[in-house]
Amino acid sequence: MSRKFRTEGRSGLCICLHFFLLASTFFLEMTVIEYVLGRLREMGVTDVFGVPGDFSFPINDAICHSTQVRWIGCCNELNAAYAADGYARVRGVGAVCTTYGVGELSALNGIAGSYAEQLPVFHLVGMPNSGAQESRLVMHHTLGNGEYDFFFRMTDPVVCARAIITPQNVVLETERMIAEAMYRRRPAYFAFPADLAEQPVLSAARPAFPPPQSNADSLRAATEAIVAALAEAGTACVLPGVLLARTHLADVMRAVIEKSGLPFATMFWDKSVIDEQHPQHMGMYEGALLNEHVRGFVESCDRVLMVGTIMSDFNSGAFTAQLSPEKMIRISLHRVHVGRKLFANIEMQDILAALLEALPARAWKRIAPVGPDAVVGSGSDPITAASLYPRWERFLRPNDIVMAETGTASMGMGFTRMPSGATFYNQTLWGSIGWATPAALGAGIASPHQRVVLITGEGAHQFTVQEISQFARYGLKPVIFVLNNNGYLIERLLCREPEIEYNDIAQWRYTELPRALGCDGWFTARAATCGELDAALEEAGRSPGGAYIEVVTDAYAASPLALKLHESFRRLYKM
Ligand SMILES: Cc1ncc(C[n+]2csc(CCOP(=O)(O)OP(=O)(O)O)c2C)c(N)n1
Ligand SMILES: [Mg+2]
Repeated sequence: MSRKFRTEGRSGLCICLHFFLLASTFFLEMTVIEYVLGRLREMGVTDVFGVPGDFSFPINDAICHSTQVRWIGCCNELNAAYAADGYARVRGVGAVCTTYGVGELSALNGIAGSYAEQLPVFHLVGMPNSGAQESRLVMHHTLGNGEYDFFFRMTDPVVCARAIITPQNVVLETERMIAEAMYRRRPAYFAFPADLAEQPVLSAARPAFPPPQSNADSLRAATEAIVAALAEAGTACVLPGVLLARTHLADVMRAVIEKSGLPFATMFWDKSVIDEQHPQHMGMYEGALLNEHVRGFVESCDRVLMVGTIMSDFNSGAFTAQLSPEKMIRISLHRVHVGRKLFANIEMQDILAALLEALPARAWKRIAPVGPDAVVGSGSDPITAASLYPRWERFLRPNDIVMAETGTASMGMGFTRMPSGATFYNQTLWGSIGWATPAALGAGIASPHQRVVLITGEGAHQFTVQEISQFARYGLKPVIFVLNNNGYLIERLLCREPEIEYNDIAQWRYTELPRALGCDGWFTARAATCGELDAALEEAGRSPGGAYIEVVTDAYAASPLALKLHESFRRLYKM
């Protein structure tokens, strides 16, 4: 039997002592790293992404010898962090393991993205032995000045909790960091001095961190205020937000929408949080930039119920959304606003449960979403934005995972209508290009039975393309679309001189990459006309293996949102 989960009975002792001894035995027989991995497993982490290193060998060994968590090797640590981020979007939690200094610093951009995008990713880092640290030895991967806590300090702004783990503190710190990460929906950082990671746990019992409670009076008052505000309103709608997905509360939100009859619209970051095929869905709301009929309805409502939405630039049509605070009812993770009145200490799940009880059914006025754009172009016609996005929209199937990279492609896909159960992921706030390719890997590992469709610009893909090799290595069969528009189109649209050389990139033979990267048997195609695209989409839809399609367009074939941003930019700079 594995050491890690062995417990032994002690008959003849009183119950308290019995439990104490059980707990002691349980912990004392486990190593520090085994304890942490066991707890992460209980949180839903069954796969850890990473790159090994000598200081992290104890962590790497423990994962590879574990029957409960799997090691997913990546090409570099940045990709591993992006993959853990993609995994956490699907599973709710994720984990990445890196070595000291060189490894963890590479991962830092990915961890920062998970912080910005509110994903609890656990970063496990192997450190030099505690003896080397105390003696201030000049060790590899250090800065050579005897200081060992620089990287621990550098991670501080992008995690909500961090600790250097010892046999004495492992139980308390692990529980504290898990509780913090789940409460704040942010990453946490565990550093393991290599000599301590394999030592037995020296703690007696696991402390309890009960789930946070709402203040009952505040909850009651907020519920009454929301019910009253909606009762007085002639028109109202819901904007369900990304934090519902982060907290797995989308189903409760959907139940509130269905019981109350309230219609809903969706903003870009919040895309697909509630099924876009739902009869109460009215379409995408992007401030004044797109979909004028949705803007007109949402902004004319007497009340707008925003639940877990974040009004960032790209989520508010570049701040063109006109929603006055007086009209808004805002439910955040831990508080509620009704108009300008704050109700503190309320957990999102509690207020949603209360509203599900309290809101009466009503036939609220709503507008119907507009139908999908027609498929235009055929044969030798070049691929334009108008011919591309409706085709991609029709290619998608229920329950697909769509990973859409920052750039013109996600701005086009964001305004298509997802099939039932399909999820759309985009790094709307952090926007670090290159994220989507490894994040698609992470999502595929997290949910291997769903089809993963990666849609990326070729510029972003060049950052992290080598990670497609892991799809083949781990038996995944994604469909990958690489939009080749000969450079950084979104940058061309947003800078002063579109043709300036920094927007040009090296031209690659993209369809040769899967073979070179070990993706044997994948369907590959280069489509430069509508006819070629139709044939490639049909084949990709049938392909039993992975599919990789380069879609070639003119350098300025931009989706409508990208063009709108371009116009706003030109107006701003009077160009
Ligand atoms: C890590 C990082 N570096 C630079 C940028 C700035 N940036 C944003 S979009 C973009 C170009 C994207 O080009 P591509 O992937 O080809 O998509 P396109 O807009 O051409 O469709 C760049 C360089 C960024 N967001 N992230
Ligand atoms: Mg491009």
